[in-house]
Amino acid sequence: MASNPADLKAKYEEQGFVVIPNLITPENFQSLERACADVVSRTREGSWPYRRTVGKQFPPYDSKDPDSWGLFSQWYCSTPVVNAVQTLLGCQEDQLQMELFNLLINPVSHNFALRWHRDDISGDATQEEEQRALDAWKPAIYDDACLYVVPGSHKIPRTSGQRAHSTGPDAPVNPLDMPGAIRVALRPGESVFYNQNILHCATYDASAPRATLHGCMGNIEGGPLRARNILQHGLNWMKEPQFGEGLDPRGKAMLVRLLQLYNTAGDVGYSLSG
Ligand SMILES: O=C(O)CCC(=O)C(=O)O
Ligand SMILES: [Fe+2]
Repeated sequence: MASNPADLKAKYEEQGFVVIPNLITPENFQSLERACADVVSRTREGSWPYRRTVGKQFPPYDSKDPDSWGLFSQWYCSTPVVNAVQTLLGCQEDQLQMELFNLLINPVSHNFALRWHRDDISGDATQEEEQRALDAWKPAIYDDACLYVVPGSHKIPRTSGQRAHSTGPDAPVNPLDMPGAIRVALRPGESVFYNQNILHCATYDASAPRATLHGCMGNIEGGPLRARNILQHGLNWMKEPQFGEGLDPRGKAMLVRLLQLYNTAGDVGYSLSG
């Protein structure tokens, strides 16, 4: 990592986000780029139906011949990524749980924008509700690009000016109208990690190709409620043994931690050592 871990963690806690270069080695970069291109074409041609909100069965997943999905899971569980997350969350590897991972791509026929939001707190939360939720929050990690954020907003309720820009369903005309907002621009290979309750939004330009891996990793201290929040909305394929079998031992251990929390009985059908 470029900066010293204590500085990175302090910056992450203060601002709610931090940019880290070089988590992708040049060889990894080429394979990930090819994998992204493959996923983009499969999605656009319609042979990959698992778009953003749809989830049914995960496809066959062969760890001996990793295809695009295998490459993504290898990178998600790789030492540089896991080390960065441990540094930012201030926890040990055996406290990390697997959460979400997807690929964000540009729309092709129209521009689009995502409204200002916190991932885990509704836009119409009152100031008191918002304060309670922020106090209770255990940070998780996103890796992303093309983003606007309000630095520091992950730990304080919105001002009235900020509420006015983030309560309704509409995307902003100009994200920089939000008081305190900045644009987080990333060069290829850079990663941004942000607390998912930082106020953020994103704009999507149909003429600018985008392929950004977007992941979330958490600390098991988030407890069963967080695990259930992660696994709701049709992610049943994550609970299938077939998915776990395709992961490396570190990935499998992270998945098992998530599933154990999700399933309070703790029996997820396979073991941490396998
Ligand atoms: O597309 C982006 O850059 C942000 C996505 C986002 O905020 C979300 O999925 O909640
Ligand atoms: Fe978000």
